[in-house]
Order: sequence, then C-alpha cells, then structure tokens
Amino acid sequence: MFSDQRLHDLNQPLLAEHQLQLSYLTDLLGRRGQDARDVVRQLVEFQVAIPSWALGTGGTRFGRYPLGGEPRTLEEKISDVAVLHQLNGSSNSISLHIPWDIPRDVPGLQQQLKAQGLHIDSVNSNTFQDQKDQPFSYKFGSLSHTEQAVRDQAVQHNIDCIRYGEQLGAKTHTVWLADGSNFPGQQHLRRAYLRTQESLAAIYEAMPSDWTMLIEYKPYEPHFYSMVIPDWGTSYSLCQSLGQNAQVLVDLGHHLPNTNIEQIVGRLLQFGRLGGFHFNGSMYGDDDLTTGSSKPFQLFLIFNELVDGARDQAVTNAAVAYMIDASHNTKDPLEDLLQSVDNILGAYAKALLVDRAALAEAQQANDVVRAEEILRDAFLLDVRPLVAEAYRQAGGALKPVAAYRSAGVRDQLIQQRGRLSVSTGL
Ligand SMILES: [Mn+2]
Repeated sequence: MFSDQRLHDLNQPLLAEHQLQLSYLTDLLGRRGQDARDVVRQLVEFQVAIPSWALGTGGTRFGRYPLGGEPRTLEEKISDVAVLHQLNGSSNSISLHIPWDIPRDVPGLQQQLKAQGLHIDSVNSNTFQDQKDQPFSYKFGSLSHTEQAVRDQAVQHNIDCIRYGEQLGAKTHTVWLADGSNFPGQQHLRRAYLRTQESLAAIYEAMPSDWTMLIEYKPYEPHFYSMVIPDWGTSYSLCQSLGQNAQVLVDLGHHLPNTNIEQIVGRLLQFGRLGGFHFNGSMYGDDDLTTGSSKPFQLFLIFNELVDGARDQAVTNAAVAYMIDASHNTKDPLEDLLQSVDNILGAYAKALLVDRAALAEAQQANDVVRAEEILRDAFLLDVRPLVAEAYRQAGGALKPVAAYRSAGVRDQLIQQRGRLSVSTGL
C-alpha cells in the first residue's frame, strides 16, 4: 500500500524539523557520553509481533462498533500487518489464533509472508469457547477438566495449533488457560492444577524440540473465584515441571491493580524463565488498551529491567518474544497498534539511556533520591526524534499515524472489503 516513493513524499515536509530535533538530541546525549546512533540502531532492530485478533474492532460483552474494512481472511490480516510494518519497520511478525486463523492455502500464505517481509511468530490456542463441531464443552474447563475425554480434546486442539504453526514456520505456542471456578468448593484446587500439569506435559511432548511453549497467567476473568493459572508463580512452577522450552508469558493486563510488574520481570529474568510479553495498557484489569497510554512510567520501568538484564552476564535468559495483545473498541485498530508500537519503542529508548553505572553506584550507597533521579532523567527525556529516526532508517514514516491518515488507508480498506466486513477475534 505504501511504496518507497510514497513514504519519501510523506516524510519530505517533516524532514527539516526532524533533523533539527535529532541533531540537538544527538549533541545533548553526546555531551553525556551516550551515542544516539547506537540507540537508533537498537530501535531499528526491535520488533513487536502484531496479534491477528486485534486487527478488527474489538468489543465488550455489551457491544461492538465495527468501523468497516476489517480483514475477513488470514491473507487480509497479513496484509494489514504489512501496512503497519511499512509504516514503522517494527512489526515484522504476526501472532495467530486457532481456529480463527487456520491456514488454508499454505504455499500461498508462505509466498505472501515472504513478499511482505513478515513471518508468523506464534500460535495461540483457544479453549475459552466452544466451537460448533466439537464433541465436548469447555464450560467447566479444558486442560483442567474433571473428565479425561474433555482434557484429551483440549490437548489435541493444542497439538493441532502447533501443527498449523509448523506449516507456516512459527516456533512458539502460547497457552492462555481460561479454566477456573466461580464459587468456593466448585473445584478441587490442587487436583485442577495436577490435571493441568498432566495435560500441558502431553502438549509439550508433542511440540518440536526447537519450539517454545509460553504459559500465560491471569488472576481473574472469565472466572471470578479461582483461576487455575492465576499468577506468575503458578506459570513458573508449571514451566519447571515441563522442561527448558517452557517459559512464562507476562501479559501486562493480567495482574491485580498496583502489582509491581517490573519486579516480576526481574524475577523471571533471574530464573531464566521469561519467555515473552503481551503488551497492552491497563487501568483496572485486562483492559487491552493502547500500550503505554495511561501508565508510561510503568512501561519504562519494565524496559529498564529488560535492558538491565540484557547487560548482565549473570542473566542467561533466552530471547524474549515481544507481542501485543490488545483489543480496540473505540479506535481504528491499525492506528491503535501504531501508537502501541510507538510507545513501546519510546520506553525501550529511554531504558537504553539510563546511566546504569551511576544507578548502580547510587543503589550501593543507598542514595535513594539520586537513584530515583537517574531513572527520572531518562524517563523525562523526549526520545521521539530517536524513534522517528528509527522509522526513517527502516524505510518507514517519520510519523506513522499521520502517514496512515493522510494516505486514507481506512477508506481504501472499506472500499475493498466493505463497510460491514467483520474480523474474527475478541
Ligand atoms: Mn494475553
């Protein structure tokens, strides 16, 4: 949708001001002994996977307000992600949800992915709702269900997901388990865990040895008395019992209010079990809002842990999978995803600019104010010129949302796909 020439034309009027801001920031950082070009290089390399289920308007259980032009097929979802990647150069992969994204034309999809410079990063299973042709219901659980036949069905679904993923070159299987209970006494808490552990082991056994299984946790919803995997400790213990290729996935919206998520990130890095992120924004719970929209400082502190861990030779954690998991009821989903990636890159840039030697000194000396000031110095710096420069160097737009709007992408999608097209997803 965006040719190189088109992007060049969109950037041209913005270039003079961009260069002015970039050279000021480069000089300023240089005076502090920091290399802006090095930060930009790391931003260009940073990639965040886009969820196939976030390309249409999401909804709540009260309603949904589709805005038209939503992708109707997996091919159209990939082409939407390609638009994002053309604009920001930072969205080169897509997470699939099965059964919504079962690949039909595998060679065709492989060709499309290659042509657009994209790949499939992960497959996600779905046992949180019943499909119309399945023999057993998940109303009372899937991998943790009391009946072996239901567990077998859920295990087989997860294995099917892995097989679909293999066809498209994915290497990651993500399990978010909606199992739990709504009332005291409904479920035997320890037995539900043990049944889940046994089911996950069967899936893990069937997974290729170069794949990673990510186990996501969530404290409440859809169940409100207990969730079988409510917290990172439960995910971690399951990973420990499965093997080295099982890792914990941290979804930013899957914590109780005021949880110190950056500390969880630090712990998991220390234990070598941080497998990936689902980025989103949260005020209260699993809100699935734009990443970094209301708690940018928290996002920065999370990246601060990641950068600190990456620079510590004692940390041997494997590569972390960065993914967005969001759902948009009021925004154009593509604009929202561009904003999310922009906030993620900004938080990463700031974390890269923390003066770690000075911070370590202040921490050692118990200089509370100095330590906090060092973090504030990095957080309050306006790094947008660095992020814009990363977009430009990756061949994208200096201002992706503005470029998306001025090119009239949504109108074109509505013309191609219709005003009433509705995407599968949440
Ligand atoms: Mn998630």
